[in-house]
Amino acid sequence: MTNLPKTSAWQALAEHASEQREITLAQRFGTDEGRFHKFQLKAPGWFLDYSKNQINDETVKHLVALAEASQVSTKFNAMFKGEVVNPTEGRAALHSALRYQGSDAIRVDGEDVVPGIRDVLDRMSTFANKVRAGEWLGFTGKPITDIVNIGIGGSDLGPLMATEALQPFAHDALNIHFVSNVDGSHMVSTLKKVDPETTLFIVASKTFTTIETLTNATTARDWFLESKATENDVAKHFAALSTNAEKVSDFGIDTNNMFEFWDWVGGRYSLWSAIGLPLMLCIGPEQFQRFLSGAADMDKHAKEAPLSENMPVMLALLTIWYSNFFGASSHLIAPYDQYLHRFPAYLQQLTMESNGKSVHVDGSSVSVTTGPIVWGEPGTNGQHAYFQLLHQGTHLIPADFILAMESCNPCGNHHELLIANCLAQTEALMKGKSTDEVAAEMAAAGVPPEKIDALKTHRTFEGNRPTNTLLTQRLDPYALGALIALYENKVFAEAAIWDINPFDQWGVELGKQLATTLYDDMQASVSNGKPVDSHDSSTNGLINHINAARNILA
Ligand code: G6Q
Repeated sequence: MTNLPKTSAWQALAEHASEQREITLAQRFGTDEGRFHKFQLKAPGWFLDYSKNQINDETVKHLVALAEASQVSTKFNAMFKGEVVNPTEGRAALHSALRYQGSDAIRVDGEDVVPGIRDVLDRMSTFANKVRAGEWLGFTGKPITDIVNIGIGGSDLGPLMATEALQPFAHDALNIHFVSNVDGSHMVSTLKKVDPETTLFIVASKTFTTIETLTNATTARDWFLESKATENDVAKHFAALSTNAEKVSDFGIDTNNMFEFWDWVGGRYSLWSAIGLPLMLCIGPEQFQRFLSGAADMDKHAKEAPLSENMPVMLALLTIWYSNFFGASSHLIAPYDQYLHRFPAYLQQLTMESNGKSVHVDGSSVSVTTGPIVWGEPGTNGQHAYFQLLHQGTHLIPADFILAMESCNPCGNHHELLIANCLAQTEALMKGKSTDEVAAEMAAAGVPPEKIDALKTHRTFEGNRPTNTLLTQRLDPYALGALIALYENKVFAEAAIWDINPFDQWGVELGKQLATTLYDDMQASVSNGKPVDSHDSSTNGLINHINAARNILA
């Protein structure tokens, strides 16, 4: 059993933190002009300024000592080599192999997985090229104009986020839609926008048993067959991305149109596999390859950079610093980039599904806080909404600000304003504005003294809010691949230190079971006319209330 708080690295950090909490960020900048140069890192595609954190040189040494004591480097190697790093499911977690660009073998159970990965990538490329060139024809001989990806969770959030993020690289005649929610409104509203003759459905499901996805796929197939199409035409309009050929075939999708992946690819880490097909269709195989290269280079950095210069490790250590030693319970992701508008949602799954755990790898209970709540919206929109709480609220919320230095859509002075807003926010969050400064400002503006007294504390900003700033030249496929891999490796480094398994998701599995039982009970009550009494009184009451309101009890 790991007892983190008892380890000497943890205790040294705890003692150091009690001193550091007393020093503000403004004081740190006031006494150390060199912070920006000292606390910055470079990694493929990205520059990190982490000087606006409540740290000094000693803090970095203590944090790195914690990473060393937790064997972060050894654990990274084990993951990249294909060892079983997901013991509760008895699997490797080899998403890094999916983007690996080298020529070494990567083995799972003695078998080199690289040739299989490259085979599927080749098949995906051939297929994507055909669709993009208008050569994949629908049942009436027309080219495909619309692609509907049907999937949920890991089979939706990644491709959706990346397809949005890389819109400047998108094929201009292909519309890509994503349907995930079992709420019929999602599918119905999407079907209203497409034509059965020119639509390709991609059913994305690792297991091919997920009820939401199968329900949506069945509705799509019924809708397709209600047109002039026949069963024989399904092969031209339905493809599957899955590990489960048997279920794909049972569903009626030709396995020639199936792009496979493997059980050592976790759902939320699967964007690099066949699950990335909608992205490849959108940006083309060549740019998809650049996307993979960005991630591969970031993996190399994670594996080889010394811990003190390792960007994912440093970001992980900063999260641990605030979560475990400053009581922070959430982490804001603020991309100053409209194209990254789904990035916070994607990172919510990556981070919270991976590190939302309360037992160590050996099953014993953790004694420290693990994965923080991740949230966010793109800037500058967030500034006109929840940023108030960041500046003057009572919670400590560390934040990552993400910015491309060049716009994909240069236009007037928009980008300069975007940059100015991003940097002004991190500066203000760091510095704040003292009551004296506020009073002086108001006096200079001619505000009467009694009004200054009444308002000055309301207008005071404590500052001392930590932020990281991540910069890239331009948000292109390489930079996006590197950014996602940066966060994947950050999440892994956190889990390595907390000694938890970031690759299982029993909470998600629970949801899948519970809904099925409740659905069966609701249906039984509708057909036998008897109220449900097998749950707690609230759940029984709600089911019976809903059944009665929908007038479907006998
Ligand atoms: C991801 C999770 C979960 C999963 C979905 C969809 O890591 O396991 O979000 O991706 O439940 O599962 P299928 O791809 O099997 O349909």
